[in-house]
Amino acid sequence: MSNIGSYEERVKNFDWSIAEKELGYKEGEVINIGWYCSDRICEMGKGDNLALFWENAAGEEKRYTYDDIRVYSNAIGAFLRNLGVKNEDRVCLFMDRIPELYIGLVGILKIGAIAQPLFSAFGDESLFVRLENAGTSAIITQRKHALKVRKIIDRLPNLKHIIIVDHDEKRELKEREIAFSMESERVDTLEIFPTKAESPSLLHYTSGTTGMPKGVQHVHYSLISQYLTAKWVLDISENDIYWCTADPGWVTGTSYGIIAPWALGVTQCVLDSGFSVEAWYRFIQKYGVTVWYSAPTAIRSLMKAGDEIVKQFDLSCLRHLISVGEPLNSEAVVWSEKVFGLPFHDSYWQTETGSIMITNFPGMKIKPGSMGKTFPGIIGIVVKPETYEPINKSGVIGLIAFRPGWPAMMRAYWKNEETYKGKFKNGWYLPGDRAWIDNDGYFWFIGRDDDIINTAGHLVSPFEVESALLEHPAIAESAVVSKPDEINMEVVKAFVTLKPGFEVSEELELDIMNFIRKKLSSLAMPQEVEYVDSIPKTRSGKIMRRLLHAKEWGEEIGDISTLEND
Ligand code: 6R9
Repeated sequence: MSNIGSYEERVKNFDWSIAEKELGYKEGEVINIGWYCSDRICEMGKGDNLALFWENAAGEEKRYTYDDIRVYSNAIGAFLRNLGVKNEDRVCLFMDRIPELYIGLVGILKIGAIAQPLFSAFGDESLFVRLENAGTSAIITQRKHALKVRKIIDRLPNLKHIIIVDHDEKRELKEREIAFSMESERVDTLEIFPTKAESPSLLHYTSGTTGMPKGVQHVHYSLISQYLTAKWVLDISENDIYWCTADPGWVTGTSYGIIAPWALGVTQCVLDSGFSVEAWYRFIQKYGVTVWYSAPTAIRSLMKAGDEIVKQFDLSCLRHLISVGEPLNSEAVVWSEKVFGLPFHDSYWQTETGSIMITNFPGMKIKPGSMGKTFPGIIGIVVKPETYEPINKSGVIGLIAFRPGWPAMMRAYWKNEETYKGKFKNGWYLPGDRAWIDNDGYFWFIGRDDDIINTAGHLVSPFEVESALLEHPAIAESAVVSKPDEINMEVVKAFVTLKPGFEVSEELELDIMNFIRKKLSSLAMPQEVEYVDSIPKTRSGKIMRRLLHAKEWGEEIGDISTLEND
């Protein structure tokens, strides 16, 4: 029997207080995610249970009990506090998937500071805009990534401390750098900051439609949604071995890669290495993974590697599979059922929603290609694009819309009230996606309603890439859209015009690609650069990405009456 039991019954009798009761929380009391993820599990007498199996590409292994998480997060919290970090100060986590990243988040939350996780593959410019916008006061990082921080600190007067978790005594610490070794001391007690439901917890940066990335601000009360969705959708319980493949630089890696599993007291596994089919199957077999939360790009890559390789491993430990981040094609669902004997269950949500909104629940009939139904307590519909009125007919495409008010809903875009307000229309929150609903209430995803590129499940803002391209000495103008890709669904493609004196060449294309990879990240790097004589713009000077996009995808171009240079 799954944790959710009957979906229909849960919908009928739903109240978020179910989670509040299980977590022993009462309205108005202190609620601190850091405490829930470690101290509470220990107070329940489960301090010796394993919280984390960790392994890296070199085959190094570490394991941590809940008591380890408790004392090491205390150590991080105490260290930050001694440096003068206060509640609501922003502390950035900028690391590969090492234990300090996971335990560091718990420590930051314990002292009431705001955790700002950033993907460690980000280049200096991606890092700079996010640290500057957040006014971040401390960053916890590794030696190799500190080099990127050094490049930008002159422009970041608020960044007081660069905390290096793997400092080598033989090297010199540079300006504002300080060494910290998490496991040097088991700190048994730490005064937990008395955060309340609405106290800020995390700041996750996500790509914007037009402007720079937006800081999505969450609160400690988000735990209520994260806990219950993990219990009912991921179906995890204390005896599971759980593997979430997402990096905590992205929301899945925090909501369901740190907070939910640890608040539920399960053992989770982390593999700190890039993707490889053999390594992944071996990892599942070695640790006996029972619940696996992954993403379509990875599933498509596994699919491509074929069925034979699956047979070389004993994966009978697997019990429940879930996917998130991008459209899960029906072939992937059918394939996983064939090779693992289990279908992948799609789940849909976003950084802003903080927790799963639409999904195929355990035990529910899966319609391959559909995202499933709304989580109990979530009111989700599709609305008309122009009027935002409900579409009360099945099969008609509209904008996905949710009635605000679930616990993990973002509370603000950091210092960007206007954009935040713009996400709500007629009392609905609009995530910016299009879908249709069938007669049984299943949602079918169509696509995004904006120019944001979803490459391998990661959102990339065309604007951010276009801006970075303009800093390349050869580029006069740029436009960025997605182009189709077999594995990643979408990849970044750049159209550029060159400044006088620069010649079109393959070398220049490679140079441009590398320029973006270093400045932003490998995800944002254009997979193709096309040289053009001019960039299509509207009469008001806006880049007409729609036109370039349609060409790449072989779609109808539509109305181009506002085109300037036609
Ligand atoms: C959790 C996460 C959110 C955007 C979202 C949508 C796309 C996510 C999806 C999906 C189709 C799914 N998306 N899940 N599209 N099917 N099951 O991914 O957060 O990085 O903010 O991305 O990703 O476009 O609006 P985030």
